[in-house]
Amino acid sequence: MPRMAGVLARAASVAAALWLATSPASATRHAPPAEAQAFDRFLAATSPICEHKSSLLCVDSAWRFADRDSDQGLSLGELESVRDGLRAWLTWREKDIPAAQRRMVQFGLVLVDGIGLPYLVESYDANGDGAVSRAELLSDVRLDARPLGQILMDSSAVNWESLNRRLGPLAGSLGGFGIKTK
Ligand SMILES: [Ca+2]
Ligand SMILES: [Ca+2]
Repeated sequence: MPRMAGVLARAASVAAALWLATSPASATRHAPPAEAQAFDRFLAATSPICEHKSSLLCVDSAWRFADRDSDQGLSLGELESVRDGLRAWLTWREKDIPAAQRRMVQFGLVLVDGIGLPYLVESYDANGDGAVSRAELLSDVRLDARPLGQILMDSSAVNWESLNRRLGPLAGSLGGFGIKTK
């Protein structure tokens, strides 16, 4: 029973907030690694969509970035690349990001590492083909024309019961970020 949708959707929402809060003028302190630059371009393109437009468009945009080989499935390697890109980007942009948002991203990374990407892929991969399809990814979130942030705050659109089961004790800490998990 897949559950990664909520985690990824929340990450996209955080990314949107980060992008809006980050001054482009302050971004060129050091030459960043290529993966950090790629992640920065991804945020520039996707965050405004996720912030203001339909959640369906937001997920489309994020999916295009994550599905590197365009086979319509997210493999463990592809998800590890996304995570590594986020980590490199965070290191590069550390001083540009407000502390509260930096902590939230760091928390997200800790959460993902604590649960383990292999475990997440396995648990979402309902048909056992080794990759997470879009349908598998979104099985616990009902997307509509509202922006993703609104959907995540709508307890009727997210199956938090399943998500809490998935995340275990770590789920409780989501409440500290104002995310309703019940
Ligand atoms: Ca793929
Ligand atoms: Ca699958």
